[in-house]
Amino acid sequence: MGYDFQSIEKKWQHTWENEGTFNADADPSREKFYCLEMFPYPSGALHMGHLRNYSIGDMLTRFLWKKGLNVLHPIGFDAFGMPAENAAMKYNTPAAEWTWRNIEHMTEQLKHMGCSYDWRRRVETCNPDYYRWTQWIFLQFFKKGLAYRKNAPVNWCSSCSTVLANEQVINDGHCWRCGTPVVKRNLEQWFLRITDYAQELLDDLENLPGWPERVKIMQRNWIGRSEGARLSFTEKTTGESIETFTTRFDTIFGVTFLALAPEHPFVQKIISLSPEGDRISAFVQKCVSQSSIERTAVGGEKEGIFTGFSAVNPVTGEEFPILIANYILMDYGTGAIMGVPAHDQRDFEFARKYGIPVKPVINPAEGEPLDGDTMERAFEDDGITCNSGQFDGLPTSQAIPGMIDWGVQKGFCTREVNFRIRDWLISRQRYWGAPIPVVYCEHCGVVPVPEEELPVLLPDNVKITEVGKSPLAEDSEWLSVPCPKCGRPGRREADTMDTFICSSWYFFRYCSPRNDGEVFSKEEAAYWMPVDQYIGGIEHACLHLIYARFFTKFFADIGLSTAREPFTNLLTQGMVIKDGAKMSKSLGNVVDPDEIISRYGADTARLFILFAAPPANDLDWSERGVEGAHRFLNRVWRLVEENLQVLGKPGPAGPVPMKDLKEPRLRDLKRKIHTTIRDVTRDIDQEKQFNTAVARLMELLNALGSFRPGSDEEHALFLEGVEVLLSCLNPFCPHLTEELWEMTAHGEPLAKLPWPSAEEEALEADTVTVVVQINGKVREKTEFPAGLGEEELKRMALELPGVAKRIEGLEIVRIITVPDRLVNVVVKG
Ligand code: ANZ
Ligand code: ZN
Repeated sequence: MGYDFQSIEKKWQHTWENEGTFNADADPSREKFYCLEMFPYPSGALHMGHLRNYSIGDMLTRFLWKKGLNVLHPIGFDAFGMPAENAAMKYNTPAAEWTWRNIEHMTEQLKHMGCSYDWRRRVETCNPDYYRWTQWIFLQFFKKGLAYRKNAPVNWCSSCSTVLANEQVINDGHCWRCGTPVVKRNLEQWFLRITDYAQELLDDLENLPGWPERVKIMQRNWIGRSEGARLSFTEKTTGESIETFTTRFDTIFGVTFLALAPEHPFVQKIISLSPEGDRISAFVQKCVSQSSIERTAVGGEKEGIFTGFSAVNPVTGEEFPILIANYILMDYGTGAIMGVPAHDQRDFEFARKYGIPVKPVINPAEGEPLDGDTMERAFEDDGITCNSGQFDGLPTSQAIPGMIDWGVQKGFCTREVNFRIRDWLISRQRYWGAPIPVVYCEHCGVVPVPEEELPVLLPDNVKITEVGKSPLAEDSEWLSVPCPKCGRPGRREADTMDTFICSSWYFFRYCSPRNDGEVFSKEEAAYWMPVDQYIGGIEHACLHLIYARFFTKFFADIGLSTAREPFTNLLTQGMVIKDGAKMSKSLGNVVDPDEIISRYGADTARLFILFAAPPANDLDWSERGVEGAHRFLNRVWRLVEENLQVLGKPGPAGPVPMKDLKEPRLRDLKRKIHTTIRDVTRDIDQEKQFNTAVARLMELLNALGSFRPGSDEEHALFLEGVEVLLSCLNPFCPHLTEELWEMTAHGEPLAKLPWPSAEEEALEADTVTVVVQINGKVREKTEFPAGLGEEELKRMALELPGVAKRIEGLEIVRIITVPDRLVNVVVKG
């Protein structure tokens, strides 16, 4: 029979809720800390990944309150999205109803975990009070020209019946949500001009020392900055100029063909002019239906077709053929390249296949020069320039900048920077999202809904369909609306916004969640932002974490906030693993948090999670580990309960200082108590190694468990130890520790009592005076740490200068030691 965690946990959860223990208000006189976990999607129930995320954040929050900070710790729900529509179709319940039911259920679950949220600040992105401001933000982007419509080839997921942003196409061309292979479709869509911020998004990664290197590398690659040159080639018969982008202008003398993307505008002209137009057109059709992964993978099949047209190299005057090639993409650079097969592997594979000459212009610094006829793959490394006129002999590091300088001067090329990141496609052909607040009018075109008319409410009774256009497009009553500008009949935009928009700014809304006059209050945001510690999954490295940075920069630019980065420190938690695989519904290896909490209590669940692994590592779920955590808490309970006689009465005048403790046994315990404080504090605060912090508390429990207090002095010491144990364990297991704190006649609850601090004096090891003799004569008297072993004692004695000098060159016959007292070195000669 263990302690009655059920009633204890309920009791304290009520107390925290009724007293608003963790409500935080802006207070410029106090130092703030904004601790945030990524808010959940209300899928129905919390899973273990949530439990881990929230245990980490909650433990930090409680620790920081105790450290005296004013801590903002809010929670909400990322409540728009597809699953609600699927549920609506499956169970025939409105998406809103399903979502709100889940929100309320998951709120209860979070409360059962004992999370220290400021519940007054809960936001739900599907709430009109919230999405009204999501729409308002869209209008600000629109006003600044950063939200625009464009017809473009876009990513289409046939299973979700909607388009996707590039960031949402993951794992070699699959939908981030459902894993279906993504195809391209030409559609008119809304975009946000995130590319305007590409350089800043890249540069400011330098200002984020509190982010994992791994995430920064992923973002750098995603943004993908390339420095190079743009140069144009003239087509011979039409005189048309074809622009190319290259990062290797130093290979200009090695160009042997020009390749166009199948979608390149000049291709249409080729088709119309060429006698082989039909054949070329068929080839183009074939390429367009391939995915970009198929088209560009190194080693993938390079396919092309000669066009019969040719171009001239402006630098060398050489003439070479123009081809169309499947591996050239229209949405990067200019959609055309100068082909240098000797130094680009894809060009090489292509050239060999189509019998195009390979002309080396860089040789390896050592070894044989290259031979274009016999080489077996492209030479892509740095080397020494050759076959390039006056540039021969230059190492690549000098050839690249030198030749671009020259090319720019001679007018052959211009400098150009390209980014891989594309504008963010934000319109979705779905119902359960924030409607895009614009109206189409035959006379006025695209007209933004006036701000004072927001929110554009989602209608209730919409039949959810999967026909490839927004279900809202079917609701003719909702769609028709007078044009806000001219009053003639207009039509609403039926697409809704990508839900990643809703989550790009929620951390601002938390600062003043009930403000109904503004998107958020500037003053409140100025106090709370940026988030000091953000905690969530690595899967958002190139999605949410880029979008949120983009929004934050935009807010700063339109004067809403001064923060240019949203998250100062980022902790990406590891996965929860069971039986060697990620815990997931599809693998059938999930453990239900509710079940664990009802069997062992929230404190046990939290403790196990924080003890089983450092937060950034994967955590192996183990029932035995959970039981172990539970046993530990029962031992803490018994330690207090069995000693209530001692602990329950008002203690003596406070802890006994180290200097007054004489007995080594007592001094040892005192030292254990204070080194525990020191080490646990460091583990939590600096190292974020919560597991070792727990291990130290387990050791302290052992030390206290084997201690039998008798005298007043011992009672005081024991009480001190128990207080430290409960205080330090409190952020991990808040319910149990509060209960025991109360039982031991402490008036004020533990939650906000100061975190204990270690007494310097109690940290140092005890010392003893050791006498060192040589042949029986006292030569040194010094302080050594108490309790040294014989060998250590001998070694340290022999190293003392007064001893080392005297025995130099003499033979040591033997060394006699008396622990903690004496060393006598017997020497001969
Ligand atoms: C000549 C050359 C010679 C190239 C050489 C590379 C090596 P990053 O670094 O990713 O920016 N390229 C340009 N536009 C392209 C497109 N739309 N589709 C496919 N490939 C394209 O890559 C820039 C390089 O990728 C460019 O430099 C170009 O090939 C190719 F020894 O030009 B390079
Ligand atoms: Zn109009």
